[in-house]
Amino acid sequence: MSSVPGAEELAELEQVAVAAATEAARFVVEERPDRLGVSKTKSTATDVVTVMDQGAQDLLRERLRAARPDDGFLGEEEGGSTTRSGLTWVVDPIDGTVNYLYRIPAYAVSVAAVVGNPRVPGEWTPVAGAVVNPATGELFHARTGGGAWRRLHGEESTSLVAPRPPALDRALAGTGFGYDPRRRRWQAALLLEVLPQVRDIRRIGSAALDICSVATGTLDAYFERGLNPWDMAAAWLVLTEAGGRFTGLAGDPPAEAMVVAAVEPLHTDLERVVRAAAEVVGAE
Ligand code: LIP
Repeated sequence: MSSVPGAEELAELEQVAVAAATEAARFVVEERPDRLGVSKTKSTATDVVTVMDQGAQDLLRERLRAARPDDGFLGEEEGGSTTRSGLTWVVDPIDGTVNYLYRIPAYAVSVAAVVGNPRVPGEWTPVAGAVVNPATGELFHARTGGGAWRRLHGEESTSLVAPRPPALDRALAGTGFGYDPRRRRWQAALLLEVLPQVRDIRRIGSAALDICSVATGTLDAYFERGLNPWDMAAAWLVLTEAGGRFTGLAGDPPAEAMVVAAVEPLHTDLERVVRAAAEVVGAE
């Protein structure tokens, strides 16, 4: 895995991420057509893409390529490129696409610069990133060693430190569900095991916002199976720079198999519960 860039380059990467994510967030709000439809589906009929997903990703790719021509690009939608610099931009142009489609104000533009290979779990890590909720203007940004920051619409960024969490049985945990019926059945079975052991569950619909919500304390924890690198890359760094932990199960790195997000000691307790639940539920 390539080394983490120096302080000056990290600061530049964070600024590039904030500028690109902010512009894309403005695009998905201001350029949304009156009658937004589904332009195509991916893994299943409910895994939808709108013209705004692709349009926002095209905008991000253009801005990031102009600012950092030697970096790679990996986005949720079509059109990636390999890196010459050791850095790759991992972007989700609209995380929470179904919420965007239904005008539920909980979706995000996620932009992260990562070192390593984001297609291989455990062989990459984010080093700078930004998450913007276009509906509210709320912005989260971070760089390795630079702390986590939150900016409300039109204000200056303020330092973000994740609050001390409650015990497991008082924890409000976020989660989510995939698009494939077989995966959803497994996720529901896992939920049956976890739900009685926490305060309650919230299914908000954007992994990037869920993970950032753990950093703000709007959620005490989050877990989900099925995330892609672009869902998690930027918010992962925001949470860890805010003092949280972001892992897989049993010491594994965060990956499609599972992510668990919380501040210690809650992270240890939730990881144990989710791991035990996954053993009870078994294979998908
Ligand atoms: C979404 C994730 C969310 C998950 C949804 C969906 P998308 O990403 O952010 O956590 O529960 O099913 O996958 O597909 O809207 O970019």
